[in-house]
Amino acid sequence: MPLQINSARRTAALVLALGLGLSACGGDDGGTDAASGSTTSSAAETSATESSAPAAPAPSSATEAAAEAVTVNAVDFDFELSEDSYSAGTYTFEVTNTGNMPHDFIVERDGAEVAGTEVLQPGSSATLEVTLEEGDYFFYCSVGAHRANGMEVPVTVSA
Ligand SMILES: [Cu+2]
Repeated sequence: MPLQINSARRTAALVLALGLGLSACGGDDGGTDAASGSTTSSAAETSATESSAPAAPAPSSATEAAAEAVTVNAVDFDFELSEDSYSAGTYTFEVTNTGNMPHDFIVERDGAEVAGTEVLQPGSSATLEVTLEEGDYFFYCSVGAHRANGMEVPVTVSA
């Protein structure tokens, strides 16, 4: 009776397979959770890498935005500014004396000097970084009577 032996072996094999199948199912559930968890964390790592990339070029980590560049030409006797409207923030003034007399570029608020360049001889230039806050400012030249002669620009900085 070889068929009976075979069927008995098959039954035993089925029981083994069911038992393995049940325990494998339990293992699969845990495995699926772990797999989805690792997928989420690897996605977070990818986005963290992307968001850290733009922060690298910023020279000063405290400021939230890069300084805005403003070109300033000092002439006899006036300032030519590439920007005529200012909002609170950090600016880099690139000052060039294109006149025939020495000039400087002073930033004043409420009668007090906030920042300023040295006196620039004709043809020379300087860079001045200033953080402007909301309020009323003057940009002026402190050389001789240049301010009274027209080298004064009132600036209202908006919020
Ligand atoms: Cu001047």
